Amino acid sequence: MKEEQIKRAFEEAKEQYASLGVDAAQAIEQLDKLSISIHCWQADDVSGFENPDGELTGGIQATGNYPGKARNIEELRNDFEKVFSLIPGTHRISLHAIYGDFGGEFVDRDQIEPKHFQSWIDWAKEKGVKLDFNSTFFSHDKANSGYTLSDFDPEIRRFWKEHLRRCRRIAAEIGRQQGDPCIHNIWIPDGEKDKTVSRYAHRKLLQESLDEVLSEKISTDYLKDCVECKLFGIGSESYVVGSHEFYMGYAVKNNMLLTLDAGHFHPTETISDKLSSLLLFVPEITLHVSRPERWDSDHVVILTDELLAIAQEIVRSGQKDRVHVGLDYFDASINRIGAYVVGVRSAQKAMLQALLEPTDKLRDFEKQDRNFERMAYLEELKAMPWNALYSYYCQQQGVPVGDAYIKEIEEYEEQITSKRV
Ligand code: RNT
Ligand code: ZN
Repeated sequence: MKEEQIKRAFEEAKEQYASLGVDAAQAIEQLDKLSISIHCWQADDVSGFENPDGELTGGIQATGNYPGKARNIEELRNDFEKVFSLIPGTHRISLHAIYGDFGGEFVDRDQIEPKHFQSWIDWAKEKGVKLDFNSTFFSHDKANSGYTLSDFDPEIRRFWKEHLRRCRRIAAEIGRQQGDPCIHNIWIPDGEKDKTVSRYAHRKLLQESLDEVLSEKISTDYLKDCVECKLFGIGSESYVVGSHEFYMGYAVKNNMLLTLDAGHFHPTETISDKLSSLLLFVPEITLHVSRPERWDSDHVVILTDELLAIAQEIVRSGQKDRVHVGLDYFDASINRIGAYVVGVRSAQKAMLQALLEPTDKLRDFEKQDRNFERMAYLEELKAMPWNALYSYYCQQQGVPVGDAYIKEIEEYEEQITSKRV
């Protein structure tokens, strides 16, 4: 599409939205303020740099062997730079503890320090992006029993508590240097394949471990800890210690952030309807936006009804500033840069549609019990020209419009990622 065409389509769409009482330009401005925390682990199938050839364990699995995964920090950063050139807006990167700059040395999880992440902090600063952090409780010998912070063995718990302690300090240092709180996500794989009889005992240990480490007070100006629940994983089908009830209770009790991963619930259960409840009881929410398919929780984000419903709840609740949008998926069967770009762009498109809703008008119908009108408008909105606004936003930001990013990814593949063998 030519520049002029894009502009014209934008002007027309703007008018159409104006007739519904929606300020489209303002919606774009708001979208531009939304920083999505992009997970680093799609680039290399959650391998990390601690032991890149190690096995991915802990109930998660990346399936596929599409060529071109990032093999080192430099390749990962190059891939991110490519991704950033194909998406509008300013975003964040979510790092996992195993992605440190270990300089070719083996540094165990209970030994990591802020210095191992200094080159990330410097790089991020140079690129104008902020960082978030995740402790890594999987893919490690000391998690082989299936348990970490809730293991019966005090030595195993000591090791993982030390990991957590260090991760919090690293995240706080990132937050301090970037002048913006670093969101530190805590997800542990603990659980079992089959009927477990010591459910209470493990959960009590998890509570104690968390209490001990989180008792070290660190300013939320630097660090915001959040806890992520899960229903089941591969090999932990019957029991997961950090269940929804566990972490919801924990976060409410301790007035801390809760992470909702879109793929961590029963197959027909959605997170969109949880936001308006949880926002009443926890200070902030972190989202791991992903796409569940059957048993897998980590397919690439696409524009599904649930994605839109999540975006709508973020906007309709009026609590946008208390919801941190992050991504969490890993597909090793397709071009990984493409997976990033499609996921981010789809998340943005959902948010844009939500921001373009004449919510007050809908609420008025609702209050007057005119629910046919509410339904009809909601249907009409689906076919409104929101994509013309997204295209215009992309053009304004100097990134590819419409399908133009596909060719760029193919070129990057031809020149760069296909050569990684
Ligand atoms: C696993 C959790 C967790 C991980 C990342 C890699 O089921 O969703 O968030 O995906 O930490
Ligand atoms: Zn997650």
